Amino acid sequence: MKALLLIDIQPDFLPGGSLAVPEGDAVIPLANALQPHFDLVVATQDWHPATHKSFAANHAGHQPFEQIDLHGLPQVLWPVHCVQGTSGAELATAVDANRVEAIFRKGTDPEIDSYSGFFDNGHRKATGLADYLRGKGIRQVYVAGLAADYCVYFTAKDALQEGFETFLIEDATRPISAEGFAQAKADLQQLGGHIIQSRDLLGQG
Ligand code: VGL
Ligand code: ZN
Repeated sequence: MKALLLIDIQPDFLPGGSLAVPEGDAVIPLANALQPHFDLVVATQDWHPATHKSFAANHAGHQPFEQIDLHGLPQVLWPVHCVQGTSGAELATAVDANRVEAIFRKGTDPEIDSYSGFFDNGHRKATGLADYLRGKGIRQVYVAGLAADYCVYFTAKDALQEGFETFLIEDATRPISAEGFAQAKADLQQLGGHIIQSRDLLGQG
């Protein structure tokens, strides 16, 4: 059984959003076209309290995209994004949500960031996604959405660690940093993950 994980396709990560991923909106038509090819579709949602410590605005004297130490973990400081209940935190309305069986929210603890859909960045608490997928008989996990070098990458990495055969759908994601994504892809391949294109699933070309 195969699951499609749609990671953080939210207005704040789309052009015009507070943490816009270049060409982030390009993933949406593919996310929609891919859904019927899967047994299960799950979405994740970055869902921060306004007090979240990943926001540069919550650290006096610090600017977005600086890196700090946060309780012993390296933390990139981000512009304020995906604040619970704001329009930028909704699932993008252009994503077909009818087949989305569950939405896993992450990043709710103000003291720790959570890039992966499976765990926080310290691997302290699980979101329940791995057990949910196993309970549905899922063995293969395909990851798409935003951003390729952060939440998509860390979700794929944890999927591998959780024992799922893991595929990153390259053209159905976009990175914040191209260099960061190149490194992320190499790392996933080294760990046994597969980098594929949506045409491999849609049967075109
Ligand atoms: C993300 C940075 C901060 C992501 C979330 O969805 O990739 N990146 N929060
Ligand atoms: Zn975030």
